[in-house]
Amino acid sequence: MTWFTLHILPLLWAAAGTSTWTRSSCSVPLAKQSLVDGIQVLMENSVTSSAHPNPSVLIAMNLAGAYNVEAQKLLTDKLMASDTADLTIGQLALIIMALNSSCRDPGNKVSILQRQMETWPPSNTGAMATLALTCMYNKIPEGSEEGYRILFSQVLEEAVKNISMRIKDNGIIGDIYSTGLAMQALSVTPKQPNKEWNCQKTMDTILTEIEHGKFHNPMSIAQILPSLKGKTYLDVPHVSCSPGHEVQPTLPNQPSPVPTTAPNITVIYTINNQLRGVELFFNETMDVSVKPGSVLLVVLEEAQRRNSMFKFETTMTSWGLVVSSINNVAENVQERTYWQFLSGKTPLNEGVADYKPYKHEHITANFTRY
Ligand code: B12
Repeated sequence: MTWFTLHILPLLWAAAGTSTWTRSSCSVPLAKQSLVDGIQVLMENSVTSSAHPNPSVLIAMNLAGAYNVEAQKLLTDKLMASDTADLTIGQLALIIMALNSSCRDPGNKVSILQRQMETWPPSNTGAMATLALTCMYNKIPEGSEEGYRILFSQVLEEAVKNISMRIKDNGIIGDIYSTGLAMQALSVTPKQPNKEWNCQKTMDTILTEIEHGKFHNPMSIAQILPSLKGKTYLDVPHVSCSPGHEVQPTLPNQPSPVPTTAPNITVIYTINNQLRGVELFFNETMDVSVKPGSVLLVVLEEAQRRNSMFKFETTMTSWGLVVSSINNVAENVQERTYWQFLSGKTPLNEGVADYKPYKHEHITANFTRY
């Protein structure tokens, strides 16, 4: 899991290493710069005194050069004051990295993290793992035991191979929301991707997706912004914290949504549990009528209002609201169960608070394992 590196990174990041392969360079064309400014402002505006403090947003803001200095200060102070008790190891690691990116001393948070790591079974890899491994690889001192370097080299190669396999013809790596971290990984790793990677193509496709409004969730912006600015998490130690001269860009006014008089649309909504407790098995479907352009959460709320079997609960996370329980069947980390959302048979790539179903779409919430 990406957590593996999320906590190693803050402890071990260093300068990005020397490359042993010719990587393609890329940048945002001048004409598209306002798109990048636009999402940065959107992300920075998500920082409010009532919002859940998100360390990934602070890291992105500091790597990109914050426009909204007040938001930057508010978020830094909130993260400084955050209680480490209820955090996962990955969340704690991100907070430490975020505080470092604001040139603040994370204090005893680092020793708490170190203690947690001693009893933590590392799991999974991915883009974050590649970043952390690269960071560590670059820190192996000259003259250290060769076996150590070879081991790192092999693990890195495997991680990069896994990312390379996900490069699509249009440049997207995995899906549009995994591309940001994957770009960071490919741009620093000393290992050559198995498939040729055209960074500019990736960037152009992402810019088109931004133009289509696909990056409005602050966390999705936080994960793509560093790559659009040519930065990676390995640049965190080099962030300059002297007061900048950034001026908030003036952006064209977004057209405010015109109140629609269009008729409601019908969405077919199914809830299915065949996993937990035989007596709790259910498979129920309801036709739900909502205003066009409503997010899926509105469909769930309407279904719940009409039939108590469709009752659900949500939990707040860095990406927004997760549906944690439906009809008293709750996700469980130990059992690795969760409520997966599908359109037909295809899993959605956005959460219920972002995804907008279309007319007659069949959405299923299926209780399953990861
Ligand atoms: C692990 C993971 C999961 C696990 C989380 C459980 C766990 N305990 O680990 C499971 C399998 C449950 C999961 C579920 C989903 N996920 Co997911 N998930 C991830 C992944 C790979 C890593 C998250 C992580 O560990 N971060 C590190 C820790 C330290 O940070 P954290 O803030 O504490 O992490 C929490 C949140 O990320 C949250 N979470 C995970 N996924 C999602 C998705 C949404 C929409 C929300 C609101 C929260 C959320 O769970 C984490 C653990 O508590 C990310 C990839 C990424 N780039 O971030 C995708 C990612 C966040 N997931 C995504 C999606 C789409 C989903 C689903 C909607 C998929 C689906 N079709 O059902 C569901 C959520 C449905 C629901 N019930 O509301 C997308 C979100 C894109 C977007 N624009 O919204 C991502 C970016 C993957 C991708 N590239 O498409 N996910």
